[in-house]
Amino acid sequence: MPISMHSSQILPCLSPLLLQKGRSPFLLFEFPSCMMNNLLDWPEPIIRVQSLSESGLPAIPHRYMKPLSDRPVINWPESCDVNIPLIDLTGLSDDKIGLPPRTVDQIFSACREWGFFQVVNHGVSPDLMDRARETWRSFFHLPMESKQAYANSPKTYEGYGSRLGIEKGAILDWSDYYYLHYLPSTLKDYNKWPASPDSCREVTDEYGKELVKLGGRIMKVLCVNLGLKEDRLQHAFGGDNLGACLRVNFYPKCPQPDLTLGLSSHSDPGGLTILLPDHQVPGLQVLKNGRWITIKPAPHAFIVNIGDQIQVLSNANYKSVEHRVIVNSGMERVSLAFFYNPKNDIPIKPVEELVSEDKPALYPPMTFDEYRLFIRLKGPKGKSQVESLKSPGCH
Ligand SMILES: O=C(O)CCC(=O)C(=O)O
Repeated sequence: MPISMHSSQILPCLSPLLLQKGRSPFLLFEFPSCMMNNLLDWPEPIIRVQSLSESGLPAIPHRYMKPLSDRPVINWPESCDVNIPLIDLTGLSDDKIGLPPRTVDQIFSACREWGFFQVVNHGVSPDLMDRARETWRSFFHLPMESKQAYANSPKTYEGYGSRLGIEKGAILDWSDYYYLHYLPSTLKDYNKWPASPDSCREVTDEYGKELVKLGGRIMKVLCVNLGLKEDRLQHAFGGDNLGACLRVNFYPKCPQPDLTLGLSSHSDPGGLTILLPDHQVPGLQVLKNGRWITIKPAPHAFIVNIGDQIQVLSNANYKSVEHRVIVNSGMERVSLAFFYNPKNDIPIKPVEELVSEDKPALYPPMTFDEYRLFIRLKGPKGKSQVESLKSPGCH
């Protein structure tokens, strides 16, 4: 869930919006100015979920208890063969889509039917994947003072955090996280990346470089499957100026996992998400036909999902899908969500090639900075944002 913006960008980008009636009615309606003024700090003191977990408390505080309708069913007997599609990317390179037509078709169906798929033989070294995850796991096991040095605020969300959204009294998720910018290079600031563990900056840099390349390769397949030029979506994202950020999620052990969630249901506001899950601990669930399916990660696979910006650009040919994370009492879980996003200040709207009289544009133009304010302010709320933007009468 990419949530990022420099403080200097937030208010200037909002104030014209508040004046431009009709441009972004959604924002005008949702965010009263008192809420915008609160972006400078969290509404309540921050409690680290890891500290709560390590204190050995037998029951979770009330703040983390979800309403009955949102609580997960733990150990629900699921049929083992239900999983998101597993796709072998052997042949896909930076220069060409060397995939068999069957694989290209599989990706098309996965994007349309699931919004999610796993990829293997993706070109990122398994050793780098393991190093990235274990380095970040070590970060979360540092003494609290070392982590607190990077405590974040809702101004930019960069750093060590424990909540999304700034609504006072909101019910919170059972997780901590670390959030950083990788691209554009103007937003990349090593001082905001942890100096410890020693290898953290170096590994994260190498990992980011590989994931940007992988994201670019997958985007090409998404384009040809829509009948677009290979670089069409990339171009709409801002070409070489696109954005990329990393959110490392840490889900501590939880004494009452049936009452809470590690991350509430949401669709990703950005473009494409490439997730490195915890190889030992399942937790990610995807909503499919009204049922929550727990993803079983394949060894050294990445989980790829469509974000709201691709739903908008593709005029809903591809759909972002709600997902959430469940926790458990026996094991912590670490995941790395890499967000491949449009440049923050260019209007994103359905690409012309996919708009016609029969298929009018379903969404108004909106920059990614405008768009992601919703989740920055209100926290994860299913698919309510992208759905609310849809033109009336369109389904
Ligand atoms: O931890 C996971 O498996 C999913 C994380 C996620 O959905 C996110 O960071 O947006």
